Amino acid sequence: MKYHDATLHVRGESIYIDDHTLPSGCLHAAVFASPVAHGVLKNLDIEAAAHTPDVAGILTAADIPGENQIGGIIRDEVLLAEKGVDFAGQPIALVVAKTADAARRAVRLVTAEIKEKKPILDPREAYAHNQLIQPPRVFACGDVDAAWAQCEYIISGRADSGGQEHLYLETQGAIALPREDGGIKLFSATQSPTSVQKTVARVLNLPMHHIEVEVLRLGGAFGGKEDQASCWAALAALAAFKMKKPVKLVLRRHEDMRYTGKRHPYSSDYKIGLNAVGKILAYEVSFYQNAGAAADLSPAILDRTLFHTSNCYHIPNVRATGYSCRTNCAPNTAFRGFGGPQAMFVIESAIHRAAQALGVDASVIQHANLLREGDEFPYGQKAVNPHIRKCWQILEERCETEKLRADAARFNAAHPFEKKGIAVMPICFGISFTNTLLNQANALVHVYSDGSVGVSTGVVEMGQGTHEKIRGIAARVLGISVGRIRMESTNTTRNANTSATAASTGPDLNGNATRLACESILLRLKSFLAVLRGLDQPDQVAILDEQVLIDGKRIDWDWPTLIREAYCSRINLSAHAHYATPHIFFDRDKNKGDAFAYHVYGAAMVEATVDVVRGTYRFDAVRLVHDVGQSLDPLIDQGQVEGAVVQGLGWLTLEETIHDKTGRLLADSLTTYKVPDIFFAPKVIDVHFLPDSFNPPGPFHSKAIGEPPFMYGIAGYFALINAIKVFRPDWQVEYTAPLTPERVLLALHG
Ligand code: LUZ
Ligand code: MOS
Repeated sequence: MKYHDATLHVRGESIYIDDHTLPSGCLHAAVFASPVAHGVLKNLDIEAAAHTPDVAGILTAADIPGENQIGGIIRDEVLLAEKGVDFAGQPIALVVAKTADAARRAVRLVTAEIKEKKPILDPREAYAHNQLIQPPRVFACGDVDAAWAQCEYIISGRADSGGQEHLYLETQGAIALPREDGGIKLFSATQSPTSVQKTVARVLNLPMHHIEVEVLRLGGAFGGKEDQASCWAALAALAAFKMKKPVKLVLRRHEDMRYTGKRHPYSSDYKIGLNAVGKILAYEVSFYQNAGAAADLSPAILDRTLFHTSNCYHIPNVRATGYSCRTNCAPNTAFRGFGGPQAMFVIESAIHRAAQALGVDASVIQHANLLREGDEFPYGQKAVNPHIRKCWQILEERCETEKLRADAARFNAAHPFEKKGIAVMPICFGISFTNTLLNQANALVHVYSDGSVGVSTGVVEMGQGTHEKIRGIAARVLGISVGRIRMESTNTTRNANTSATAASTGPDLNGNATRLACESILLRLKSFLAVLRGLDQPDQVAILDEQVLIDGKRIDWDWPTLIREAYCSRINLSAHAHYATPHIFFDRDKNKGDAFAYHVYGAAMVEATVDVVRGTYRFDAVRLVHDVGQSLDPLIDQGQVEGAVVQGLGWLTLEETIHDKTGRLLADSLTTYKVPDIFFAPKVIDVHFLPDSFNPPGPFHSKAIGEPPFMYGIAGYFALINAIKVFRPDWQVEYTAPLTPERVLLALHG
């Protein structure tokens, strides 16, 4: 392992929010949260709690100097409840004390009188009650209504996918320090320092320059800290502002699981039409998204669902309608894939059902409909270099598909108590924030006079290795060793107006900004030497492996010499650069445009075995061919793929976010919420990167890696379904996820 933080991580030396050395007098906060999912707040009694030893104060909505509002896209989310509560776990008051234990002891003495109202937990029920976050959104192409007449097969059905707990290792948290000028400095576990800055400024009624947000690293996030870190930062900041003392607020695991939103559960209806040879002619789908009690990022997530309606297939007639439904669950939020996986689960369910009608394996229909060069997505963008057919073909060769299927059939005939299933999942994922304006980043690069380099960008390192990739980019542009480059913390005073580290765009946006900044320093260095040596062109100078070359020949200067000389000649050794993804646009009224810089493609084959007596199962192998362009760091990319595959498998199999009828989350700990562990992970995860793939928009022809491989997990679900059908061919498949062992058992014997 060469991952640069690895040594610190394994020694326990990496600093997370909870590891900071606290300034003296630092106070600790804990949240009093709503015990019920829906109700009118009649009375809040904080008296007993306020008089407990070591309690410094209790804050409610009335203490907020600015707006009691943390909604990002839509202003519909209060920081602290005022008149009513809309989900179990909604913050009502903040207790601040000398220790975290004292704060939590006092929280237990706070009482709220709440007149309970019936909660809505199901998105279809919310839709029936007209509880929509926004008007319905429709993406369409061709003429669906006219196309049905040409279809040989028309199949309709329903598909349901569940929520998913982020389970980042580091829970949500922040430390807020009052500044001498009345401002606040925050250490926050956020993917989006600028969002935290904006939200805190709004809540405290301060200009943004009074709020400084610093992020060293996160212990994971997966989307859970794109928007939802702001709440805890704002609470800590509010307390620090009011009490003029440092305040730390770090959630415990149970609290984090109950208070924060998850991946959006979706319930969807589809109708799919095919001709006699399995070409999909028409597809109509309605997505009911369980947004939870506030918008959070739900509208953006619903948009990405609509963008990925047809996965990597070319379908000439599509109508997709998305409903963002307000329920009394904690506001659901970004999670790796951002609504894309939910859409792909539905089209794959439709294809799987259609395959049964046609009497073929689903892979026949999948393959017959894969995108070709120039095919249009329903949103009007044309597929450019869609490597999906190439990935599929290489996958078939690597897997020896025929033999694999024959082996499975032989196994199934020989084993009465175990059945194997195989499924393929081709993927396509658009790279760019679907909200075009977010596709910008900036970098600040300093070359110090000893030749060492510091790089600051808006990117947040959360274990995904983006800092390592950006170091590599800076080193390649400058022609020096990676060891000279240090990635600085992410800080709003060094990089302003940044987008979240999200949408898999971290290295694309921030890496390109870093490249531009390094290029401008490099040009100054070359020009300096060109003048000094009387050369015609700065481009006669090059730096390679830390050595200075003129016209391709080494001179007796190395990098430190060059920098020392340049500094002595008063050359500017720092640069700031801004990068905005070129050529992208999207018309949000027509829902048409070239929304993405490019797409990532790949295909996976999963082999699973079901124990038909117990309903338990294992994943024997996941083999995949994935398009990363020219990888910036194959080790990091392989790690991202492996983690994504296991996380994707977990989403559709083990992980179940269960609420009781009153809307309380029952699966609120690691004893009741099961995540994949190393024993559950497939015995074989064979990752093969597509060779000879080039990608001009990515730094050094790389492609984004974070989210796309998550969708390979969908093949695991269908491999299990296929295995169950071997045992019970007459089973009427219900496309409901997660397919827990309990559901498998019912499918086998119910
Ligand atoms: N976040 C966001 C995302 O704000 N917009 C997006 O399009 C997106 N896509 C994936 C993950 N996070
Ligand atoms: Mo995200 S789902 O924060 O890229």
